[in-house]
Amino acid sequence: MFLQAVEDPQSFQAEHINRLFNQFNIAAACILLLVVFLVIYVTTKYRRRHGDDSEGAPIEGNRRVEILMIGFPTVLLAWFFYKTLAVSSAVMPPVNPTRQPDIIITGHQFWWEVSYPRNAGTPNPANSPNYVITANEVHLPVGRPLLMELRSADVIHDWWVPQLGNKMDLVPGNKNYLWLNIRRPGDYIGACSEFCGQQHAWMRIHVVAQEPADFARWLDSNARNANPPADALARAGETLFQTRTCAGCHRIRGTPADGAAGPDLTHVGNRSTILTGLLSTNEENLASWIDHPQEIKQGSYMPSFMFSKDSIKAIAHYLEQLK
Ligand code: HEC
Ligand SMILES: [Cu+2]
Repeated sequence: MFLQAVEDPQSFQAEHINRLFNQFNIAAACILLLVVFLVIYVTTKYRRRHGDDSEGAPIEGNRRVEILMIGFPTVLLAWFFYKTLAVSSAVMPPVNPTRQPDIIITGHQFWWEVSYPRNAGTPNPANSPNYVITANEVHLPVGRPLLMELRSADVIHDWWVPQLGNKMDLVPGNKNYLWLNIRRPGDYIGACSEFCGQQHAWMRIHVVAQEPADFARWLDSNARNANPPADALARAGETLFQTRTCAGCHRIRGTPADGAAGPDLTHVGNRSTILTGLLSTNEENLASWIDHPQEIKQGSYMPSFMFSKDSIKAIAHYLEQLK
């Protein structure tokens, strides 16, 4: 519907915001209609008639109209002020400092670091870290309130997935919080909404909302260390990855690669896209990215390298099987 803030809101937060936005729009539309009606009515009714040269009676003010003109907007604004406060506190209740966030998102130029603290009490699978770290594809369970902690590694970014609710800035040196209660499983797309540099437009957000059991399975499988290389070509790729600068910027858990300047690649083969939605994940796209990153995502913080075609093929093959 044209009055909606977003098509098909899918979280408790988005529903509240949408409802308030609709009420604003309906009130504004009514006022617009009233004003247009009055303009037409007054200009036709009181227009100067043909052959009528009189000035008309002087107007001295009208107590009743004045009370109405001041009173009505005051009541309307007070009402919307109250509704805005009510919706704000429903959508963003205060965060209890002892409440552990369910997910921590760190904005980087131009990608999202995603990490899930594992609850100290619950048994973790073998060699599972305290945090499950991944990138760009944000998996979340539906049906319960989630607390999201937002940070930035460099400049101000802004999280916004319209179907899931309000925006929130990611500010360097600061932690912001966002509550999220997603209704239905599905893929939700958003984008960084604070200009953050050359590739800001390609800093897309992909949320994969899942049933709690599916989410738990996904989290456990992402907590695993990386698969060892499956064949000789992948082994060659792994060696290149570890010995050429890649390992300094990317982490592949279970291998010596522990860089944090770029996205975690432990299970990169499992994500549907790379480069925040720019390319779908397959060997060919991984190869062209490694071959000329500065042509594919100009201004991103991955430098170009000089690799032979064979080396690129090996690295891409190795990365693609990291499922
Ligand atoms: C100087 C740090 C740096 C080095 C060295 C580096 N990368 Fe990257 N890499 C990045 C950054 C930053 C990104 C994120 C680009 C973006 O989306 O803006 C990235 C993105 C990627 C991605 C896409 C990941 C995703 O999920 O979107 C792959 C794959 C990748 N790099 C592989 C490699 C390989 C292979 C090498 C070695 C040949 C390498 N990188 C070397 C910084 C680096
Ligand atoms: Cu950004």
